[in-house]
Amino acid sequence: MRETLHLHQHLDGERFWADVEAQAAIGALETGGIRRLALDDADVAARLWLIDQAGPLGCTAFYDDLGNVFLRREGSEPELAPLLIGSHLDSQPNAGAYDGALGVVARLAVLRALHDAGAAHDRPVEVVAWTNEEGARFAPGASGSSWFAGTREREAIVAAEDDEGMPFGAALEHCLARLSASGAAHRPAPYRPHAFLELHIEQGPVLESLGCPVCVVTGIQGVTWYEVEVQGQANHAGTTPAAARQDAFMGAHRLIGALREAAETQDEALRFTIGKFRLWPDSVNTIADLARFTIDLRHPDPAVLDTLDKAFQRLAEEDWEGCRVTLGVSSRVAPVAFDAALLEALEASVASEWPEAPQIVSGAFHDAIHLARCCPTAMLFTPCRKGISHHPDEHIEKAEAVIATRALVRAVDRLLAS
Ligand code: HGY
Ligand code: MN
Ligand code: MN
Repeated sequence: MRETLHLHQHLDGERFWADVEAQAAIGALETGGIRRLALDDADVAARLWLIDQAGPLGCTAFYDDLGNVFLRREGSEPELAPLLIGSHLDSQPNAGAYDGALGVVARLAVLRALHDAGAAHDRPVEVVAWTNEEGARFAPGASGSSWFAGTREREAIVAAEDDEGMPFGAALEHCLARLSASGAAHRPAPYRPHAFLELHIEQGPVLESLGCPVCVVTGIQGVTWYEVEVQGQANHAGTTPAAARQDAFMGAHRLIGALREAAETQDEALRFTIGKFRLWPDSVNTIADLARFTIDLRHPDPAVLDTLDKAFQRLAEEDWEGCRVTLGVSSRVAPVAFDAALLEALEASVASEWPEAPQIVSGAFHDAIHLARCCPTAMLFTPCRKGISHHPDEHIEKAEAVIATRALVRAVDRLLAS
C-alpha cells in the first residue's frame, strides 16, 4: 500500500458548496423545491451541467446506453477497473435539492481535490450520475444502475411508461441525443468496477439526533413495489342501486383496508405506503370502473416481505365489491449487506472526521443496492434536517456536508493507495 496523498487537504469546501447551489438551481420550483423527473428537460440539463465540469478537471465525459453519465479521471494503468463513485440527479416531483444530487456534487469535489493535488494514481477514478434512481416518473427506480449492474434487462426498463403514456425508451432517445450533442463520448457497455462508493443524505432522523455529520452505511433494507388494479363497472351515480354496483373505488377502499391490516401484523420496522391512487373515468357522477394504486413495501428481513407477499396475493383473489383485482410486482429487491473490507476502509475514513459515528442500515434504497450485486459497494450518510426528504423542506448544513465529503475524499485516497 503506498502512502495516501492527503487528498482531504485539497478539498475546497467553498467550491463544493458553490456546486451544490448550482445543481439546486436546475429544475428549481418557485415553491422552493426542485423537480427533475427522470429524463425530463431539467434532468437532462443537470447531466449536461455535470458533463461541462469534465474538461477543466482533465477528465473525459462518457454516457452509456441507459444515459448514465460518467466523468473519468485517467490513471497510469488505464486497463485497471475504475474506482466508481456516484449517485443520481433525478428527483421526486416536488423534492428537495440534495437527495442524490449532493452525492454527485461530492464526487465532483473528489475530482477537484485529485486535480488540485496533481494526484498521480494507477487506477482510473470515475464519477457517475445514474439514470432514473427515483422511479417517480418511470417505475421501478434505479433503472440506470440496475442495468449497469446486470440485475435488470434494458428491454424491460425501456418498456415502462409514465402517467402520460410516454415510453421510457422515447424519453431516453431524446436524452441520449442531447448527451451525444454535448460532445461526451458514447460508451455502450457496462463494466465491472473495482468498487463503488455512494455518499447520500440519510433521509432519516438518526444522525441529526446524534449531532453527527457523517456515518458508514452497512446495508439497505429490502423493497417491493406493487401495482394494483381493481376492475369494476362504470354506471350512473344517481340511478344505480347499491346491490347492482361494481364500484372500483369501494372495492379498492376495502381491499386497501385489508392490505393494511395484513401489514400491521408485522413489526414496527415495516414500511407500507400507498403513494399513487387513480380512478377512471374520474367523473363526479359516474361510478368508477377502474382504480389503480401502488404499494411500496419495505423491511430489513426478506422473510417478512415474503410473508406479506403471500398474504397480499391471497387477498387479491378474494371478492372486493364484485370487482376483479390484479396485483402485480413491479420491483422486488432483496436487502443487501455491504462489503466488509470496503466498510473497514470507510470506517477508518469516517473515524478521522468523527470518531464516535454510528453505523446505519438504510431505509431508503439507492443505486448502491444494485451495484452491491456486481462489485464491492458501500455508502456514507450525512444528516438532513428532521430527516425530511422527498419534500421541498429537505435541508442540509454546509459544514456537515463538507465534513462528510472530506470523509469520502479520505476513503477514495485510501482505496487508491491500497
Ligand atoms: O425510494 C427510495 O428509497 C429512494 O429515495 N428512491
Ligand atoms: Mn436518492
Ligand atoms: Mn429519493
